[in-house]
Amino acid sequence: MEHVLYDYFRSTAAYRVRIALNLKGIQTEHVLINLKPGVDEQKATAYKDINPQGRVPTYIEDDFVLAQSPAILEYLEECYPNPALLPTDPHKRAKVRQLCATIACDIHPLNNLSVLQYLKNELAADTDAVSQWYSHWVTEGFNAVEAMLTTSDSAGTPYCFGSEITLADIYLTAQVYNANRFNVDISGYPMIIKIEAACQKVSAFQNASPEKQ
Ligand SMILES: N[C@@H](CCC(=O)N[C@@H](CS)C(=O)NCC(=O)O)C(=O)O
Repeated sequence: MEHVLYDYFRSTAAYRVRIALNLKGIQTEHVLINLKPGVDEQKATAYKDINPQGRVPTYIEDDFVLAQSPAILEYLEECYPNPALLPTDPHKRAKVRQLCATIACDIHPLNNLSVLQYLKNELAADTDAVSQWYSHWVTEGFNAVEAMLTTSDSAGTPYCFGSEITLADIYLTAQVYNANRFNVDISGYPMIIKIEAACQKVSAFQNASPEKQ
């Protein structure tokens, strides 16, 4: 079977999928879709024929085409269950998904490229205003994530939910990269920093990093 990921090195959503593919040992061809403003390959008809939303990632297995990183990650988990990235206990699974959704639904969509460009180009927000917007939503989201983690006994031992890597670690690591890229001060989140550092020791995370693409 052929596995293809339409990918962009700096895309937080694509980074999540790269980590999961590496952890599960799925050999994948990576096709670059250059999101750089002015290049905008995601908006080209050729790509929109594959993904009508014009965003990355898109994951393909033969003639099965899937967009949206949460859907891709859940699909990979169902079809390639080893190693498991969700705990077996329903309460623990739900807590992992809670953390993932905090990042995927309440931080990332507010800060992605098209939203920042809309603020700048359509609403005349200047660079400082866009940075303030970006930091605000990371801070709001990370305040909640840090609180969720620090009230859990297993957080930081060494991962979000104990000694096994879960989807929560994947979402967290990719979002920390993005926050650092936009110079958001995350020094007030010691648990997030500790867990991200633990993840960065794992080769599947290292090899998925934007710098390695
Ligand atoms: N919810 C989607 C978000 C995908 C998304 O917004 N991707 C960004 C890069 S991280 C993108 O392709 N942006 C292109 C654009 O906004 O034009 C997912 O998780 O896959």
